[in-house]
Amino acid sequence: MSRLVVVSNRVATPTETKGSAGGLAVGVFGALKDSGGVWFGWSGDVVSETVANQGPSLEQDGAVTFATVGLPKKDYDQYYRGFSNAMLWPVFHYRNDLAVYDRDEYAGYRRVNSWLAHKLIKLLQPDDVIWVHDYHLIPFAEALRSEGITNRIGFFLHIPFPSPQILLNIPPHEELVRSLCCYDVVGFQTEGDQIAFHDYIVRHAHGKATSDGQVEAFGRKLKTGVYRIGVFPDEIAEQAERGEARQDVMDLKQSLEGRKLIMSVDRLDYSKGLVERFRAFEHFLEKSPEWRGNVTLVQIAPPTRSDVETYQQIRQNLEYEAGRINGRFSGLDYTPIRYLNQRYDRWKLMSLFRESQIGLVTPLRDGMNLVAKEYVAAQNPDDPGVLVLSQFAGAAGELSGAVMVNPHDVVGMSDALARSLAMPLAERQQRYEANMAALRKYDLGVWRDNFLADLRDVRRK
Ligand code: GDG
Repeated sequence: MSRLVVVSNRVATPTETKGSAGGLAVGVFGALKDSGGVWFGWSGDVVSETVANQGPSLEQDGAVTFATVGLPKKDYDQYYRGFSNAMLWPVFHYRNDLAVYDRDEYAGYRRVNSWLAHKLIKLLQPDDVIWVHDYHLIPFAEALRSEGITNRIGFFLHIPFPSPQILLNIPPHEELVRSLCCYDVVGFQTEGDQIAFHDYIVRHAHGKATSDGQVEAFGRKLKTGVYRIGVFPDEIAEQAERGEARQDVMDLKQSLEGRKLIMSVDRLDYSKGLVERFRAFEHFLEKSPEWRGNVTLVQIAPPTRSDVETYQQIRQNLEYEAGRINGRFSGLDYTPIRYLNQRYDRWKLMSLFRESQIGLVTPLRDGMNLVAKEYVAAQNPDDPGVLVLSQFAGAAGELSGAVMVNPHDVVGMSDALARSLAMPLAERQQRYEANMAALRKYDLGVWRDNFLADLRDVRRK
């Protein structure tokens, strides 16, 4: 089997691939171990130009090489903070109102992609299969192709692909789609994303796209596909169960004093619908006085991208809302919202999910949303909690057992909380079983293996 080369904006450390971090790192590492290979990307460090040019630094773990480079400040600002996170991220999440376009940042984005591609070329072997991840690296294959690299190269987009009317807001939209067409396989999370891409190809790039995923545009032929990212449910169930007896989880349980628990975990990001969620909880407490003092919302929200202005704003808004709602409904021994701006160990999150009666996952837009899947996998089958899920998460297409909500509808979400807290065991179990069947059908291994099978297949046709 040919070697696999994974390229992503951030590279997991060898320790993270051993299961302490998200399942994604573990899943990708599994594929790398099987075929041997390289995981290449940014180290997460901002360094001087001299140091950046010395990279990549290499770390070996069995048959896998971790190859990372640092980024100089200007590159970090333009490629990562700027075009990737102040332009692509908001527009791809349908938030044109938050997007900031700057030509220099876009030039920096392309420049860094080319620079990274040059760094990788030195590590490549002729038969390597290259798998590139996410919106930071759209022009990566084009940069490799311009240096004569003919290897099979695939791209997976973890976030939504917006409908053309939204995408047109990005001034260089055509260049970006042209760049995507330099890949051999382009993977999306849902059919909706794939259709939006095809729609652009047909209506704006004068290309062809068929429902089986064959695309012809900009003088290139490629395949698109839907690969639903998942989790390893058994691993999560085991982690959740094991953690139940540990001290931190016991402490939380004790501090709840028999109150019901609603759990939410999200990176602190405006796409996750946190303000609307807090307001829905407020509405619920307002309309259901019998629940005041009897239910707690724990919101874990580790900050991310805190040097992007829109992220500073969402943080302020949330602090204000949490303070306001707590001021309104707290008692001497009761705080309705526990809002925690920090990162917790993965096992702890999974155990807290298991302890809770509701998993409240209400993004305004989300490529997939792994938290929704983790919540389901962590439940006790004999007494499962209820997943309340936004219809705008990619996961909504699979998790038919969730109580579905529109995250803009504060009253609707409040009703969903009331209904879920009162839901009889038999219905909770039925919903849990339906969700678990979907988790097993589309687990992380299936996602990875299907994508790689399509990519490895490219030249054999
Ligand atoms: C992007 C797309 C798509 C969160 N807080 C902590 C923590 N997490 C973990 C969760 C989960 C992961 O981070 C978040 O994944 P999501 O899928 O929910 O969201 P994004 O970060 O926006 O991910 C998304 C995903 O890529 C994969 O394709 O589903 O749509 O936006 O695993 O558990 N982990 C730990 N401590 C925390 O405090 N350990």
